[in-house]
Amino acid sequence: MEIRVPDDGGDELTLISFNGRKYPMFPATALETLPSVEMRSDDILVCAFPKSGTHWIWEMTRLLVAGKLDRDDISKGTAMMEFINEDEYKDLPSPRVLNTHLLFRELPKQVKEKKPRILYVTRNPKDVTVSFYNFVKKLPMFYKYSGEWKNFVRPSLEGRFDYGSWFDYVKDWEEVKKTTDVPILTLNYEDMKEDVFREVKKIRDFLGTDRSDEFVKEVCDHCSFGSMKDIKANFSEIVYRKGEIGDWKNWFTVAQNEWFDKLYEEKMKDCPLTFRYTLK
Ligand code: PPS
Repeated sequence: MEIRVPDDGGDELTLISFNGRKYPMFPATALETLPSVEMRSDDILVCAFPKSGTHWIWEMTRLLVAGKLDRDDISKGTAMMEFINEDEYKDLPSPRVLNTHLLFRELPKQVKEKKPRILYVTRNPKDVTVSFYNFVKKLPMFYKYSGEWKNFVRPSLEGRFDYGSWFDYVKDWEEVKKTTDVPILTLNYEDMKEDVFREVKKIRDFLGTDRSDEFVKEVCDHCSFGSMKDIKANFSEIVYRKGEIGDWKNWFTVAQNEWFDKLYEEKMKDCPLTFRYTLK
């Protein structure tokens, strides 16, 4: 069902509501059929809250698995489980590299049985919120939103928009990691920015792909922000915005920052997760 969700100034985002959760304006059929999607045990699933670096990790994983570089302008949207129907990815050769912003419990039922490997990606919530605002503003035909940053921050971090609350998302994954036997490698955007080679070697080892350090290095260079912005011409302006840590400082006012710190303390009081908001 299509819904309009107001920000703090009354400007509305157009979203869909499905099973009590909000999503972007995707065709509802993908969400309806998702629970019964057939999984394979060698599937690889990139899971991340929106704007956490999904495109980056998906592309590097796709190339690691392929074992060769290409300059194809294909998007992670071609393997995004809540966006496209199973028909569009069911015949992809193994191992399939799929991706989603869904919660673990929203994934296909067969995930628990087939145990695909999951690459779970996090990013600091201030930069996520800035990235999300800019993304929404660049897609007026989709979100139909013309609001201002000052009215976007609070409802966004309170979880009123698509995919709900960043806090609920990361806390849910922390609980899942304690209980599931599905293999999960946690990655972090700030760690990737600090040393992408170190982090991609972790992905290679987790996936058990037999790729040399030299090839891993080539993948990292090939998927630098500038290179991906250049190669992915179709989404260049929409997805590849700045690719930095700490742009939030150009957006959050002192008052918004103080409000955020209190919210973080309250929401994360029982969760030991910490994030880096700048790189020293
Ligand atoms: S989406 O649309 O929700 O799947 O977006 P997602 O890919 O998760 O996140 C988009 C942000 O990731 C940045 N990005 C990168 N950073 C560094 N290096 C590379 N190669 C890279 N590719 C994408 C992208 O610029 C978005 O962040 P912002 O802060 O908006 O620039």
